Amino acid sequence: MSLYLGLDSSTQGLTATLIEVDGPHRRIVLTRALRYDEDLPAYGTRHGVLPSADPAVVHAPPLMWAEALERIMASLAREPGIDWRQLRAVSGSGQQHGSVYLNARARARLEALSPDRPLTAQLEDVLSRKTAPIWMDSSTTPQCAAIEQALGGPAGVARLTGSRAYERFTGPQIRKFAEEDPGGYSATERIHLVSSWMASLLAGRHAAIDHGDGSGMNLMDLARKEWAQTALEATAPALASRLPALAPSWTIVGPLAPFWCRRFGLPPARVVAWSGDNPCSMVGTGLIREGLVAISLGTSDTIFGPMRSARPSDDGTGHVFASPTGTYMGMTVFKNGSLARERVRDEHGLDWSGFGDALRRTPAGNGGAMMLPWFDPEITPLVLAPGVRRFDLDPRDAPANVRAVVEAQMLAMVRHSRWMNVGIQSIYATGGAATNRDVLQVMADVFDAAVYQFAAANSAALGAALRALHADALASRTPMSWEEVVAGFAEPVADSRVSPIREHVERYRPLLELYAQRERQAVQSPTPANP
Ligand code: XUL
Repeated sequence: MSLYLGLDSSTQGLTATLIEVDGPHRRIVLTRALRYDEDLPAYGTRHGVLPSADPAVVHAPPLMWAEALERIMASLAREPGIDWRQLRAVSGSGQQHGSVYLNARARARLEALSPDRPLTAQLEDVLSRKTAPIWMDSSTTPQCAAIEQALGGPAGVARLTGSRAYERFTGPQIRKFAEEDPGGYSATERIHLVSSWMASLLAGRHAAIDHGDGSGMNLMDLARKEWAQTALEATAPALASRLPALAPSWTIVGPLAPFWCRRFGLPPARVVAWSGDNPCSMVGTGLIREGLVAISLGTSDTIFGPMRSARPSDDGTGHVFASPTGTYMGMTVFKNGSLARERVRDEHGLDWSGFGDALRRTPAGNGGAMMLPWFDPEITPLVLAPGVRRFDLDPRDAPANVRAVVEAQMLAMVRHSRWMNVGIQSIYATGGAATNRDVLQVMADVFDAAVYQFAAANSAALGAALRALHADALASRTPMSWEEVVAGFAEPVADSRVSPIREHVERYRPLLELYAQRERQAVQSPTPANP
C-alpha cells in the first residue's frame, strides 16, 4: 500500500488530497483545506488577495502560501490512523501565472531550513519583491503590446508560446516589474511560479518549472519545450539566468527536505515538480484523450480539454499549454466565475440553495433578459474597464439576475471554446459550483452536451496526487500508462449525468448569436450600457 499527496495552492486557499493505492484498490483517504482569509488573517487578504486601490493590480503574499503549506502539513501529520511511512511521493498544483521574486539569499536559506523554527521565520528576507502578482492582475497592457510588437504581433506570440500576450501571464508581469522597479529586478536572482515556489519549499532547493505551468508565461517555446530566447529578450534583461530550468511534469525535484521530515515525522518521499491548477485538473478529471472537455467552475471559470497537437487559436482567444501527460491542452479562462455568481447571490441576499431555487423558478432563456457579468475586469473577452451590462433585466429581480449570470457565463463559454475545434459531446464539471445541478442543467442546455459531475470537489489536488503516483512509478522503473493512473479515481459520479433538454437547446440557439452581438458591442463601448 502506498500513499500519494496532492496539494493545491489556489487563489483562495490550500487543499490537500491524500490517496492510497494498493494494486487495483484505490481510494481517496482524505481531503483537507484551509482558507487564507479566515485561517491566516494576519496577511489581510480578501478572497486570497491583498487589498488594492487599483482594481487592475492584484497581488498576494508569497509567505502566506508558505505558511499555509506548513499549517496543512502540520495538521496532516497529526491526522489519526495514517501510516506516513507509506508516503511515496508528493506533488502539487498552483494557481497559474503568479510569480515570486527571490534574492540571492534564497538558495542558501532553502537549503538550510531548520526544523526547529517556523518556515516563514526563516524566509522573511528572501523576497526581492514583497508581493506576488497573480493571475487576476490585469495591469500589464502596455507590456503585452511591447512584447507582441517585438515578436510579430499577437499571432506571432501565440505561435511561439501557445497564447498571445496576456496581462496575467508571467512574462508581461516580469517586464512590468523590471520597468517599474529596476533595482528590485536586479536584486532578483530567481523568479518562480507559484507552483515551482511551493515545490522549492518542499524540496528545500530551487525547483524546476514544469512544461505545463511554463506554458502560461509567454516565455516558453511550446513546440520545443525550452525557454524561447526571443521571448526572454522581448521581456526583460538577463532573464534567462533568473528563471529555473524547465522540466517534464513528472520530474522528481528532490526528496522532502529534512525540515518536513524532522519537524513533522514525514519520510523523505519524492517531491514531484508541481504544475498549474488547470493542467492538474486535466489529470484529476481523467481527461487524457482529445474529445473530452472539463469545465471548472472556480474562482475563475475555465473550459479545457486535451489536444493531440498544439493548435493555438487564430484570433488570440484562449491558450494552448503543454499537458502534464506529455501532449497538449486547450483552455479558455473567464475571470468573472464564482466571484460573479457570489456577487449576484449576495446582492439579492440569497444562499446557494436560494440561488438554485431561482434557477428552477425561471425559464430557460430568461424571457429575453440578459446580462454581461463583468463585475471585475474580464479576460475573455478582454474587458479592462469592468461593468455589468443588463438587457431587459430589472436589477432588483433576484431570480432573473441569478439566471442571467449563469446563462451569460455558459453562452460565453460556448462562444469562446469553438477555436479548440474539439467536438464537445460530454463535459466533466468540477469546481465549487459544479455541485449545483441547476447550474449544470443550464450548462448542458447551452452546450447541447451531457454533463457529468465529479466526486472529488478539488480536481486539481487530486490531479496532483495522481501525477505524484505517475512520476513515482516511472522513477521506480514500473511505469504506468495514464489510463492506469487515473483508473478508479478520476471518473464521473455514477448517475450524475445531466442531459440537455431539447426544448431548451432550441431556445438557446438564437441566444448564442444575440449574446455574441451584445458582447462585441460592449467590448467596443468602454462604459457599461446599463450599469
Ligand atoms: C489560467 C488562469 C486561472 C488560474 C486560476 O490561465 O488564469 O485559471 O490558474 O487559479
